[in-house]
Parts: sequence; C-alpha cells; structure tokens
Amino acid sequence: MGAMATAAPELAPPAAGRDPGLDSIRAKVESGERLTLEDGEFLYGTPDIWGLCRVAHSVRTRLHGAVAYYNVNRHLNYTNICALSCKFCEFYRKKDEPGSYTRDMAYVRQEVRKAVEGGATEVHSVGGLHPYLPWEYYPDLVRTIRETAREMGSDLHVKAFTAVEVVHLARIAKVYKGASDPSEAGRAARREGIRWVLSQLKAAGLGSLPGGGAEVFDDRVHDEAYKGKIRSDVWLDVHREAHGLGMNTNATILYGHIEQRRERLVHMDMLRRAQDEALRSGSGSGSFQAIIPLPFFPDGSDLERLPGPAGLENLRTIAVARLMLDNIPHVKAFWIMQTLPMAQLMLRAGADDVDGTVVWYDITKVGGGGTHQEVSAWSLQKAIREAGCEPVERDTLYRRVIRDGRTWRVA
Ligand code: V47
Repeated sequence: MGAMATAAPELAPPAAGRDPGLDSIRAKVESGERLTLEDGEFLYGTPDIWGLCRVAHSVRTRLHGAVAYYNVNRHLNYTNICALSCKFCEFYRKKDEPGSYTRDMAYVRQEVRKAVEGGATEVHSVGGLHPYLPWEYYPDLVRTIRETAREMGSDLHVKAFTAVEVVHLARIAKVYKGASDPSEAGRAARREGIRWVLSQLKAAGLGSLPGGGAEVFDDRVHDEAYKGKIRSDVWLDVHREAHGLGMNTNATILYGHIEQRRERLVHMDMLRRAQDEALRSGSGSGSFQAIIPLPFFPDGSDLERLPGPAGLENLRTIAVARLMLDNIPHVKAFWIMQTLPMAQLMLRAGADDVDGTVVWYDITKVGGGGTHQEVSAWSLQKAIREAGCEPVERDTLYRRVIRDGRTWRVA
C-alpha cells in the first residue's frame, strides 16, 4: 500500500452568492452618504467580493463613465542612498554600498532628452534621504528637468519629492525649526519651513507632489516598520502646504504587511478629512487628485518573511478605497505593482487609472526582475479596451492629452 492519504485541509465554502448586507451600503453610496469605518470593515469582510466590486464600479462609472486614464511618463530616481532603513524597503542603499547611486545633472539631462523623445508628458522623480547632498541640488534638479525639456519644445510636468523628502530638504536647508516642540507654535514653525521649501521648488518648476511615503497612518505600524520616517501628522501637513500653494498632490497607502485592515480604514478616513479641508479652501487651492493603494512586496526587504497581499486582497482594497474616499476623484491601479492583468480587473472594481509607461522603476521589481519595467502606450490602451473601458491619455493633472506623435498639448 502506498503512503496514507493525508486529509485535505478543510476549505472554506466557496464565496457565497449575494450578500444582502451590501444593500444598505449601496443605498448609502447612492444617496451620497459617507461610509463609516464599520461600513469599511463590513466591506473588507464580505464574502461577496463581486458584489463589492460592483458597488465600487458603480461609483467609478458615475464619476468617469467608461473612461480609464493612462499617461506617458518616466520615473527618474535621483539617488537610492538613504539615511533611513525602513523594514519594508528594498530600494535604499547606504553610501559606498554596492549598487548605490546619485545622479548628476548630465545624467538627468540625458534621461530627460530620452523622455521627451519618447513623448513623455511627466517625469516622476523621487529618491532616498541623501545625508550629504546640498540643498541647492534639489531646485537644480527640477530646473534641469524643466529647462532640458523646454529646449526641446516640451512643457514636461515635474511631479517630484514625497512628503518625507520635503521634510528632509527643510532640514538640510536649515529651515525646519521646532522639530521637537509638540505645541501649536512648534507645528507652525515646522510648517513655515515646509512652505519655504515647497515655494522654492515650485519657483524652480515643480508641478505637483507624488503620493509616496504615507505608508500607513498609524503610530504602532510606524514604530515597527519605518521608525525615523515622518509621522502621519507631518505627512499631511506637507500636503496641506502644497495645496495651500496651489499644487495638486497624490496619496498612497502601503498595505499588506504588518498593519490590520482597521488601520487601513483609519488611514483612508484621515485622507478624506484632509481632502475635505483642501476642498473647503476653494479655488486657487490644490487638493488630492488620486489615491494609489500600493501592495507590499516582501522580496529583498527586512519583512521578507511576510507573504504580501494576495490578488483578491488587492482587488478588495481598490474597491474599498473607491468607496471610502468619496471626495478623491481618481483611484489608481499602479500596474507596475498590481501587474497589468490585475489592473484590468481593477478597472471594473473602482479604479479609473493605471498610471503610465514608466520605463525604469527601481523601488519594487516584480518577480525579483530588473528595473526596466516598460509598457508602451499602445499596450496600455489595449489592456484598457480589453477591460471594456475607453483609454484616455491624461497629463499629470488629468487633462486630456491631444497628441501628434511625440508632440502633444492638453485639451
Ligand atoms: O513611498 C517602498 C512604496 C512608494 C515597497 O503619486 C513599496 O502618482 C511595496 O509612491 N512594496 C513609492 N511598496 C511609489 C509611489 C508612487 C508610485 C506610483 C505613482 C505615484 C503617484 C506614487 O512605494 C514608497 C513606498 O510607500 N514602497 N517599498 C515595497 N517593498
């Protein structure tokens, strides 16, 4: 006789059919009532994942019809040297460690020329917290990108520097006062330094802030996984200051590591409150344009023992983000991290944007691959059409791009 058959592990019953509990949430969503954290927990727990996707899809359709956005962009990481050692991060290197780099302006000019030749409308530039680069490097970086593009007749948008980098720059420029003062006066002093940095960068040509560095707005998760990074209050203050200067920004949430679903929902609630504030400030003020849920990639990080979120959790999180963040217009399924096939599904579950052509991406490498992660505009359009949506090329500010080969203008 062969080896004894082991009992198959008990399987959960297949995902149930319709969840009647979703009806009251659907009714709330249709009447424009804001969902509570408890509603969010219900959505995360429902076995009727397709019902959840349908409700999120109805919101996405009300906002954007069948349109799904993409852009032609390039990522340019100016350095991977970082004073921090966040446990989830595989990108950072220490100075003199093999593979560490810092780009000079000749390199930046060369990459911008390639970006413009490839028809890019945006350069997305972020980096580690370099301990020694002088303050002048950063406005110079923005100016170099803008001027190189302008010489080629392109009004390339620079979306650069996460809130974490902005605070680092304020420290380097020695304008970050009151760092250890918990009073309102301390906060006002810190915000003044942040405002100074952002206005200098804006004067150099900075167009908007990306959504990175937010991780999860929770002190427990912060202290365990990215101690040393700014906390949620400061991240939000940087975005408030950018909005005050008339710049739009994005927001992310990095999920699927050591956080709980409830903590994700609290993060989303904090973002929508900050967005309420931004929208109350009226015209001339910027706001959050997009929420980008980022699934955690364990490979090569200090949290490599964790499995990372599975496909259905990613789908669920996109849908929940669409439903909870009722005042942020766009939900981005960043194809680099979600994969293109999953991003297609997400276009039917709340997402309306897949990000762009990217070309080089150094922060996460799918399947342990290299940094060359490029997809053509044609492939993005094809994927969007296959998902039953209408592809629309956008610029960074979600204006339609009218294109004639590599030359373009916004509608
Ligand atoms: O801030 C780092 C995250 C972010 C890992 O604004 C990781 O349009 C998963 O913010 N697994 C950078 N995520 C990326 C980012 C972004 C991407 C695309 C578009 C936009 C936008 C913003 O990536 C970091 C961090 O939260 N990250 N390591 C990892 N192992």
